[in-house]
Amino acid sequence: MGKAIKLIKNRSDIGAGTRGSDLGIDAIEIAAINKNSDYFNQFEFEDVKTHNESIYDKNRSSSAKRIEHVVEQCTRVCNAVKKNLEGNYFPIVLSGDHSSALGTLSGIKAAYPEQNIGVFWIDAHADLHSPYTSPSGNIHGMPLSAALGDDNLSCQNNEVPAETQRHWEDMKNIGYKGPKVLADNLIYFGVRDTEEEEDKQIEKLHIKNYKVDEVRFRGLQMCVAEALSKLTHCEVLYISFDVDSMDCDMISYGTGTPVPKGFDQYEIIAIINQIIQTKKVVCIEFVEVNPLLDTKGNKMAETAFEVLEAITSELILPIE
Ligand SMILES: [Mn+2]
Repeated sequence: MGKAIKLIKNRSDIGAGTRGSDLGIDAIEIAAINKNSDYFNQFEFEDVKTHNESIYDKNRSSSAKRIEHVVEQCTRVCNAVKKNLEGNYFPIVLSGDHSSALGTLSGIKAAYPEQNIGVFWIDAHADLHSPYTSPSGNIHGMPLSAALGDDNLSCQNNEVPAETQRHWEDMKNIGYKGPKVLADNLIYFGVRDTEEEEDKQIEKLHIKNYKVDEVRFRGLQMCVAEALSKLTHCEVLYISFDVDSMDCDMISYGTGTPVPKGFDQYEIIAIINQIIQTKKVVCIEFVEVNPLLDTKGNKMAETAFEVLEAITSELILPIE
């Protein structure tokens, strides 16, 4: 038996443009209950305090909406993740919108300041915007630029007010001063809906993106093995699973920014489990289930739970 699992429930959606991903955690829990699973009774859990009422405050920067509250929320997630890693737990973070991943990565870096952190970002989106480039101002499209500490100023479109700039600097320094991950140690799976500013960053930073077609054509196992071989120098791995990496037509539209032509849940499980087998993964996060947008009942949450159960079985396999 490996480390004990701790479920960290972060019901926050203030980094998203559409409301409802804060309900995703409870939707996953209801999917488990309706399946007669006692999954959520098997593990210790912790609720992260939230500030979703900040959504009512409209008089804020449009280049990074509610940034002061997103900083606050990411700091809470960072503290919870750090504390549990230091307490020898394996945190499975269940979050609302994907801005939370900056908090999680900050907590991992705070717990492992001397280590190289490898990141597997399984997502339809690159999440590489900054307040200087974002067309929407929604911070769930920005966690990786904050984690990399790269604002992409050569693609600047927005004038960013000084106050927002200060909050953005705070955001890049949560838990640990400076970048949490190097671009060389970041690998995408399934990214297929990007903006030009992000494409330029991906090219400039040479971030490898295993597209859905490539994974199917070359073979999933081979692609994951190749990805892992690029990160052999990383002592610590983190997996960020955005459910929009899955095909919205095949699976569900129950997520803030659904995109067609994605993975199915079996491919996601196979990717994650092969990474877990390295025994270097210290934390996994699930994000962006939005039951309010689901046109198939609770299908997205049910599918996320299917993935959650399968990867948890791999995590709790006895270590020989
Ligand atoms: Mn995302």
